[in-house]
Amino acid sequence: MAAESPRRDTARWQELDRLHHIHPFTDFAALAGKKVRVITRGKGVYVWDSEGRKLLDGMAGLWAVNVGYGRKELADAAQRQMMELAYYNSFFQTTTVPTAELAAKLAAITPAGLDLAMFCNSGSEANDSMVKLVRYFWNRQGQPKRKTIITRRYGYHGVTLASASMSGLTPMHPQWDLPLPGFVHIQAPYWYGEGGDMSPEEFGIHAAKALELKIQELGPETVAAFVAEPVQGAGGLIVPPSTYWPEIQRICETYGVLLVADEVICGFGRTGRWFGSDTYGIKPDLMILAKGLSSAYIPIAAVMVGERVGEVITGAHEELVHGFTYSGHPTACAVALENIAIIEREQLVERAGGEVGDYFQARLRELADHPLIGEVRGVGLIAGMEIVADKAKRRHFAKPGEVGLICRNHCFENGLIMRAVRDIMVLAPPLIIARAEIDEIVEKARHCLDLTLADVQRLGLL
Ligand code: PXG
Repeated sequence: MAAESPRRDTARWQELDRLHHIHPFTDFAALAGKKVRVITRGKGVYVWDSEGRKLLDGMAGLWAVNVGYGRKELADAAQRQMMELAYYNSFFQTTTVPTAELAAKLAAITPAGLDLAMFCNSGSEANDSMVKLVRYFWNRQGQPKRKTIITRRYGYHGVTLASASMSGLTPMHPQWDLPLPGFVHIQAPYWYGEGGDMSPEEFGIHAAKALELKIQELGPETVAAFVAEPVQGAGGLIVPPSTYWPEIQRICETYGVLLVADEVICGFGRTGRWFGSDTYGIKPDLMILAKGLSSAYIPIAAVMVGERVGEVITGAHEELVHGFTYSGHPTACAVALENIAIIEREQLVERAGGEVGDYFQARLRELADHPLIGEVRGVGLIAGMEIVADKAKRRHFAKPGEVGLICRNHCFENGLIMRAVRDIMVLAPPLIIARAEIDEIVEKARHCLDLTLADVQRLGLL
């Protein structure tokens, strides 16, 4: 068969993409001057591009492909469901088998009390839906003034108007006249960057107290909810000090504020337990799930609703006026169910929380001796490394993101996908990763840090 050469196909796809595709979070003009990378295949922890280059995907796509690429079980589950009943809706007093089964499964594996699932198609939609449920709850409670949602700097919650308003990455706001009124941000428990002379434990309390001060400043009668990721992902892999979450929990309970755990990254084993809430002892009123729910094989997300809000919804005797065409899509639910079955069968949570996660964390911490690395932090199978100009003073390079980008590019060239958030190098590999593959990450990362250091010296950035 006379197949086109890969190179010619690559050029064609690059051209089609350049002419017609608006990418997420991308400078259109800058990308047009470059050649976009075309990813064509995935297996296990690896992906291949259209030129045949093999890359170890240290980011599991976007923190999502927990069971790894190329899982036939998931394709089979989709095919079976599509042939049986590709789609039906959940409006008008109907459901489908996988939808009901998945709702029950999620109720069983999430922390006690989170027994109701509202399905959506992305983390952003789930967060947006959650904001509506929070408003609904307080309106039904006869406290309609409770409207303000408090989130954190460096938080990432998605891109719909409400979710982007909650996100604390400030570049996400000006283009869209955000945040909307009623969305307020406090500091993150980012000890390495902002802890100064405090110990991590002292700083954890300090950062949590920022919530209490904000509630008092706004008036508790106006505060609806606090929304946070157990470990902050896209904002720079911020692992909270041990003192942080217990104090946050206490503050939310004291002021009656709803606590929402955005588990889009932390969920489904990433931090070594089923959910980040399990890892940190958080008792959320609502929980946001996406990504690892289907290992990103198909779009699906959920808001898990606890007793406090659940009782109001189930006891309302009125229509809850919300829902999507694809809420609880049977094919997506069937894939999610099989994905959870794989996680259970292969004990991926136990691996991330035990031997494999420990090995990953220990091996990565070896890189802390590198002249550029100020801190290695992480939990389970998620980790971040701070690239700094001065380790003793915890001082970053003058232009945030410049050196991180250099390092990321070296990683790509050397067959490793490691993401840079500002100058924090981030890893969240598929949970199926083997020891030898962890060794490959560490070896490649060290080599690329050496190359980065050489560039930094050559460019006179130190
Ligand atoms: N919450 C959290 C904690 C997330 O990480 C979302 C919500 C939104 O999910 P959707 O499915 O709407 O994208 C996310 C998504 C990055 C990156 O650059 C991270 C995400 C998405 C895109 C890029 O690290 N996280």
